[in-house]
Amino acid sequence: MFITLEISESAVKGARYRINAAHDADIGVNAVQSYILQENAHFVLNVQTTNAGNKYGELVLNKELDREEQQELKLLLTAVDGGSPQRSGTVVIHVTVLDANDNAPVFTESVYTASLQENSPVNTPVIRVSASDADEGINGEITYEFSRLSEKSKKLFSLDEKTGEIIVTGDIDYEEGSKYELMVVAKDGYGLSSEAKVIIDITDVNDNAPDIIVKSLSSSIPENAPPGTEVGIINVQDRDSDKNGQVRCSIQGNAPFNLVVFWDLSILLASSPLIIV
Ligand SMILES: [Ca+2]
Ligand SMILES: [Ca+2]
Ligand SMILES: [Ca+2]
Ligand SMILES: [Ca+2]
Repeated sequence: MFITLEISESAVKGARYRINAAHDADIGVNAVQSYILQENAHFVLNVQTTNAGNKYGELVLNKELDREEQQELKLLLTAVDGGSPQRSGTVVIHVTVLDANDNAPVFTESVYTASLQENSPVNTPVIRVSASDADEGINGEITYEFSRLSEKSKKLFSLDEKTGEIIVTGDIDYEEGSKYELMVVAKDGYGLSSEAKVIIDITDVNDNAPDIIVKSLSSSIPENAPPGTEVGIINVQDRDSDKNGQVRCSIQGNAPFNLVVFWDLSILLASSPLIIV
């Protein structure tokens, strides 16, 4: 014979569960006199007597349950009568532990990093975040969303609320932004949540040609101008970075001019005023 009980893991210590175990046809001393509960980690037995003098047992929660640790318990209860010879019967109490939403989702990483090339087309996958929730059913069902997303990032990235995948939705331009930090939230069905950070480093592509800006230029110079006379100043800029932004200048043909290159460190390395002499 066995009895089934369903008890929520959120039940607090001291909670009582009546068990209607013994059906002893006899009365008086031959009826059930005592119950013995096999030792276990969570429950103790409390025996009550009804007004009619019948005894029944109560399970008293002594140590709280955790469904994520143990979903089912089997307890052995023995009922002993007062007859001679004494008779006993054993019943198995089958306890099913019901889930409570006592776990928030947990991300696999607290910080995710990804690198993305500028000009990557719309729908390019960037990274997939992932969280798990130890609870059951809707208590463990996770959806993802961005939190505190800047207006700029909002135009560039989207997050699939079911899969956690981040994709490109806008124009990724290294020259406009070389790094993005996005906060993502995982929520379970009842709103417990946790947060992780996603860092996206944009890598530069050589998508800008050098710009030549003539700062000054003498429209005419005397034919006997000595070598070294300044004729004009030219500034060359390339919006790209590192090698993609390094510029080399030369004069084509046999014109009687030289280029002298100064790296103007007070502005930018890529900025190079040139003097033609
Ligand atoms: Ca949960
Ligand atoms: Ca739970
Ligand atoms: Ca570029
Ligand atoms: Ca370039």
